[in-house]
Order: sequence, then C-alpha cells, then structure tokens
Amino acid sequence: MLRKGVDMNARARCLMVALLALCCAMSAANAEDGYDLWLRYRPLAPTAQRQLQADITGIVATTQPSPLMQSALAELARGIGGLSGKTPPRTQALRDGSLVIGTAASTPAIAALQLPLKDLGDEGYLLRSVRQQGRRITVVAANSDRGVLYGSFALLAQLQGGGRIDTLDISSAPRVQLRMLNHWDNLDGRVERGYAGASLWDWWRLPDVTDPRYRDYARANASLGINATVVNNVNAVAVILRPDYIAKVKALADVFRPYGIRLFLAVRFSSPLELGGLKSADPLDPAVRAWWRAKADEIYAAIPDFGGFLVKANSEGQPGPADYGRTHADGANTLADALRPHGGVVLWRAFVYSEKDVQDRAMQAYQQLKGLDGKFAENVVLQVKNGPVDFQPREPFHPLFGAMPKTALGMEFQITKEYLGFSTHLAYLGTLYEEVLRADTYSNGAGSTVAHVVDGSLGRPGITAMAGVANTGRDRNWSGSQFDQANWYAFGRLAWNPQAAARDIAADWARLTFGTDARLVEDIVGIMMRSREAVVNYMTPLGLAHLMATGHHYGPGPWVADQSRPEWNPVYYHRADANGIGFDRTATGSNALSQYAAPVAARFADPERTPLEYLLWFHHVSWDHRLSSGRTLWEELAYRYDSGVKSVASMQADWAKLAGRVDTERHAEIAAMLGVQLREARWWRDASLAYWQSVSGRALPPGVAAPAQSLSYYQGLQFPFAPGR
Ligand code: BDP
Repeated sequence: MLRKGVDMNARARCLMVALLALCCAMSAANAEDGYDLWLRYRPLAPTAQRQLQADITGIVATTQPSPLMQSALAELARGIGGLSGKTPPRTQALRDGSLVIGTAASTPAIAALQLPLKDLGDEGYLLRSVRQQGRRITVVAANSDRGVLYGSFALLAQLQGGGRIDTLDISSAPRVQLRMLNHWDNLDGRVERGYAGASLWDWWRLPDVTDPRYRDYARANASLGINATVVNNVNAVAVILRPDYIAKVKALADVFRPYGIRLFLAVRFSSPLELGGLKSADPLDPAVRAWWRAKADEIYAAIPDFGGFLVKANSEGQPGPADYGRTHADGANTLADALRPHGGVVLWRAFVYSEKDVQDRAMQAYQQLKGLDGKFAENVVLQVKNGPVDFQPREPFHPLFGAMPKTALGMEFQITKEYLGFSTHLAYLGTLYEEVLRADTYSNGAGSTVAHVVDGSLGRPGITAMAGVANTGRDRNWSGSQFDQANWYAFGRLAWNPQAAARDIAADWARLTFGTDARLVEDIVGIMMRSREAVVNYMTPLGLAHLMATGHHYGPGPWVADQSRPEWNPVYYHRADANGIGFDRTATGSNALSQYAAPVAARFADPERTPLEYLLWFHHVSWDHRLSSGRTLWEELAYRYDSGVKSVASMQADWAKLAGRVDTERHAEIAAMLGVQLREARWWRDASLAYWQSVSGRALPPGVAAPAQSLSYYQGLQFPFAPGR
C-alpha cells in the first residue's frame, strides 16, 4: 500500500513537472515580445491549418538553389511550417498542391506555364494558382532569384493574413530602384537619434562574431523589398575605411547578400587627409582622386557587390568640397568616378545649411544646389529630406523635388522619431510619408507629385532611390516600441510603391502583427491613423516647427533663444511677439515661396488659401486674425493643443478596450507607453501654452484649462540623459 502511495506521488510529481514544462514551452512559443516583427508565422486555427496543408503539399524548386533561392526556401519552410504545423517537403515531381517557385530559366515547370513575367523587371514577382495537367498548383515566379525571394515573402504575408490561395493572382514590381535604410550608427555602438538601444552592429566583435540577429534583420528587410543599407552614421568617421573595418563591413555584407541587400557606407569627405595622410581632400586634386579610386578598389576586392557611398558634406560642421572652394557636384563626382568602374552609386545629401548664411534655413539647400542641376554624374543621387528644414512632425515638401529636372533626386525620410516623441510616443508615420509623396510639385504641370518625382515616372534621368533613417537597435522588439515597427514596415512598403495608401499598409501591418480578426485590425488602424496628427497638435500645430528643446529634441522648448546659431533656436522658427506668430515666407518675408512652382507658390502666398496645417510655416499671423475655422488664431492654437491631448487620451482608451484581444505582454507594454505619451502630451500642451500666453499677453479662451505649472517650471526642466545624442 505504502509503496503504491509513494509510486503514485512520484508519478503525480512527474506528471506535474511534464505539464509545467509543456506550459513553459507553450508560453515561450506564444510569447509575444515583438522580436518576430511581422514575420510571426503563428499556428493558424485547426481548420485553416488543415486547409493550408492541403493547399501546399510540397515545394518544387531547382535542385541547385542560389543563396537567394535558399533564403526563399528556408523562409517558406519556416513560415508554412509555423502556420500549418507541418513543413512541406521538397519534391521534384509536380503533384496536387505543389508550390512551384523559381524563374523560367531555373525551373522547367515555370517555363512551361509561359507566365506574363515580362513587365516584372529584375525584382518583381507573380503569385498565381494554376491548374497544370489536372493538378492544382501555386506558383511564385519571377525573372530573378531576388524576385522569387520577394514573391515568397509576399505569399507568406498572404497566408499569414488569412488569405486563401486557391484563386491567387498577384503581381508586383518595385517602382523605386534603391530602397534603403540609413543607419545613424556610430562605431562605438551608440546610435545617433536612436531610441531602441545600442547599435545592432557589434563592431568590436566583428568580423569573427556575427550575431544571428544580423540575419533576422536582413530577413525583415527582404520581406519588404528593402535592398540596400548604409550601416554607419552620416556624421561619419574616417576609420570606417580602414582595412580592419572593411573586413568587418565585409562580414556584414556576407550576411546580407543572400537576402538581396547591398551594403553602403557613409564616408567622411576628409578621409584622404585623416586616413591617407594627404595634405588636402580637394576633390579636384589628382592625388585625392587617386586615393578615392584606390579605396574603392580595395572595398570592391572584399565586397564585390558593394553599393557605394552616402555623404553628408558641408553641413553641421562636416567637411566637404566647399572647404576647397569646390561645389557639391565636384565633390560628388570625384567619389562617383571612383565607384563607377564597379557599378557603385553616390548618395549625396541635400541636407546642407551653413552657419555663415543668414538666409532662411528652409531656403539654403535649394540655394546651394539648384544651380548644379545637370552637373552631377549619372551614378549620383541627390538625397533630399522630405521637408526643407528637418524631419519635423509636419513640413511642406522640399522645394528641390519640384526643381532640378536633370538630376536624380532621392527621398530621405526619418523612421526613427527624433522629433515625434522618440519611441515612447505612438505616431504612425505612414500618414506623414503619404502626405509628402502625394503633394503636387507642379514641376511638369498638375499631377507631378513628389511620388512621381521619386519613382522617376516624370522622365527624370538616373537612379531612383528612397532612404529611411532606421529606427532599429538592440532592443528585443527592434524599434523600441511595438508600434514603431509599423514605421519601418510602412517605409519599406512605400519605398516599393510610393503610391500605396498609408491606411492599407497600416491594416496589413496590424493583421500580420496582431492577428487577423477584422475588428481588431480596424480598431488598431483607427488608433494608428490619427496618431501622427495628435503629435502634430500637441507639439507643433498650425505649421509651427522646431519647437523642441535644444540638443535632445525631446520635450518642449519654444522659449529657447540662447543658442549660438540663430537657426538652432526655436524662436527663429516661430517668431512670436505681442502681435502674432509664424514665419513669413511670402514675398514680404524670406520669400521661400519663390522656390516652389507658380501654382504652389500662389496657393501658399495667400493666408486665406493656405491650409491651416501650413499656416504658420508660411505666414506671420496676428493673434486676433479670424481663421476659416471661425476661431481667432489665438483660440485655434489653444484648441489644437487641447485636441492633441484629447486624441492621445482617446487612443489610450481605445487601446484599453483591446485588452483580451491582444496578447497580454504586448498589450501591457503598449498601454504603459500610452500612459507616458498622455502625460507628455499634457506637458507639451501646458508648457507651450504657458509660453505663448507670456508672449501674446492674451487670456486662454473659455474652456481651455490653465497649464498645470508655471512657465518657469517648464523652462527649468533638464534631461541630461535623454537617449539618442
Ligand atoms: C538632424 C539630427 C542630427 C543629424 C542631422 C542630419 O538632429 O543628429 O545629424 O539631422 O540629418 O535632424 O544630418
């Protein structure tokens, strides 16, 4: 009896331990910490699993897959295995439910189908369900293995999103050639304007140790069609071009290559001086030109598919051709000559402004670069920030997009939220990107949108490019917050197709990230779509800009007036006084409007026709001026700050309602961050209103609550350890 009792206890204990282990394993498998991004591949519901197992019974592909094809096959195995619970075997013979992937050249079954692949170019793909000799098969076809890789990711997105594949017929090709991330990562592991932890790249341990995460980074990019990455900061150091660092860079390039990603470097213009021991970095000096050629040869010997250089020159203290009396074109073309024999490209940044120039900062890039139209080599892209100042929550489009018809113009967006509350504030940037891309430059008549400029469809020569300043870091969730992943995702989708709609992209992201329940997706999209406008309203409403505190750019600092350079002071941008507020950029002011095409300039020249969103960007308006909203400017300003805070409160309430419909881990993390955002939105509102009141001398309109603290309280706040500096 006793023995039996002991046995029973032991058995019960074993069972308990086994159950506990099973629970742990299950919760680990279901743990949602965000690491998997939009590539989660969680098991489908049992009926959907059975359906998928029947839909895809095996994978047919070439027997000698290239590295790109191997990546595609590995992803399909992982994705379909995860979703259906069964990894489909590789087979040779076609059967019912075969998934056939490849190009016409590599895969006879695809050649036999004579699919319409002609217009897909080098990177596009076609997904189709077909019947062949009575069998039901699914095809991922392309003209290149890279296209097959992109198509495989697209198929997996369909499956993950709950889409059936029996009537599949989707084709897609990118409209922009270079779809790239720009990492502002320093070699010491810190990320300039990075809010997701340390740099992904462990330069110290490279090239010997390559973190498996590098591969997951490449997978995530490939899933969006991102095909290029600049791994170091635009504020570059010459050391990156030293042989030991080239070896480290090569190790990264080797990981990225099987995912179709070409690696680029940001280079310091004075590297020939600092690294080569030359007396000058004058781009027209033959010794300097020879140095860059030899350096390019050295890099290409290690990395045959190296992409090229990104350069920030003569801006914010960086060296450049102007140091030698040369133009930006002289500088860019010298580097372009060195890269040309290898097929490399120079991305020359248009973010240039000078401490010596007294002109409106918003005008300086156009002023310096417009005259160089047609002077850049054909392997140079001028990389232009979306707005004329600097990644503000809202700016009008950069006037250069409507100028320089003989120059390749690439777009530079910021994915990391330097000016929109870092990673703790929820701000979906798809709407910001969309707003800029859809703006009409009128450069070739009505309909010449920024998107058409960027995708080359207006007939401009040269390479097309879109870059996003990355928001990735070593945080487990990559971007510092769950919702910031959506900004990486949206950037990638818009780089592939600049005409895509921010709302559709948000819905796709939400479906892949949180699940396929249509109501859940709709609720999440609802929060995302109003989030950026909320930030605009509680930080910089009505076309105001650059009101962030000095240095870290986090909290409000509209009162800052003590910086050495005028354009580093918020007061420079808002120009508020007892009479009114705003920067007059019409003919009576800086006349920045003259840099836009006539129809754009005419619209913005008239304060009555200027949308309220841009009013104070272009006009200095009296506090008592009555607006189209029926309110005076002063009332409208107060109203907008209030509405920004209210939007965040409603975002928070809507998120709270999703408890139980989103996994607890991510729900709690996001709820906590929305709490931070609400507190800080109030802070922005209160500090700003306290300051505007001190300038305008006006009482707050009825119904608008007084700031919680005095102006001097807000002015005294210090943040010496804010991240990203
Ligand atoms: C500004 C950032 C600064 C960057 C600069 C740039 O504050 O850290 O170096 O842009 O784009 O917005 O070069």
